[in-house]
Amino acid sequence: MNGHVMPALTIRSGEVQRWRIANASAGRIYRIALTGHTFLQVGSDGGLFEKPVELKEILLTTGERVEVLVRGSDVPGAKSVLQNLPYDRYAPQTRPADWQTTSDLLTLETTNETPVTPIAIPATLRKITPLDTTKVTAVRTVVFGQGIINGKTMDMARVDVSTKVGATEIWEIENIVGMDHPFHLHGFQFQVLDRDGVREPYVAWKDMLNMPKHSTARIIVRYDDYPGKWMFHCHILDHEDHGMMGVLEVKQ
Ligand SMILES: [Cu+2]
Repeated sequence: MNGHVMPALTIRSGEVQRWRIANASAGRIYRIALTGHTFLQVGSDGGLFEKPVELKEILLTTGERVEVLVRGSDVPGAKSVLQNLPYDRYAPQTRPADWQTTSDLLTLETTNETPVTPIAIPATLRKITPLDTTKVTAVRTVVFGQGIINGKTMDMARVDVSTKVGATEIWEIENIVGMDHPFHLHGFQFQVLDRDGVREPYVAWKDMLNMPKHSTARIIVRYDDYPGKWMFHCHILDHEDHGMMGVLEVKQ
């Protein structure tokens, strides 16, 4: 993490720190937890949430970002470890033998300084207006196969999705194979409507969405500006290199 193996961070008892965690790996999906703590997640790829969400663990797919608040332990001198918990993103034939191993990523040490009074966290961080599903003018289908999208590999000369500035659209994404593929859209933030038919519990702006093996999701996006050609792709580096990528053209 941050260029080091098992770095150490310090925190004062009662102190609240804001951590921005980015998964910059080529193909790893992290399932992170901090021993003895919960995370207060306050944001994701597209900035702050509307309200903080308390979580015991966070699944962080390739390219995904989260913002969390961590509070120093009530016990000065206490040590916690940020861990990567087992997560089965694999097809059986590529699943590593040690996939169920929990690995340690970082140490958090609460110092022996005088405790501070924790700051109050606002109940509402900002207003996020859900995109209007009644304004949807097209529904796109994105099917992730193994190394292909909608049965094709990337072609720079081909436009896969053509649309106009100002349009609101739903993208139905499906992963039909037995390993996870993280979906990423360039240029625009979207909102997740549902995953496997289950409505998303809260509205957030995102540009990364892990697509677990054999899963579906629907996202809504409005191309509010930025005409031009943009890419959408699987965020596992060797998959996108293989051609698991498409071109979105937003016309003026
Ligand atoms: Cu992939």
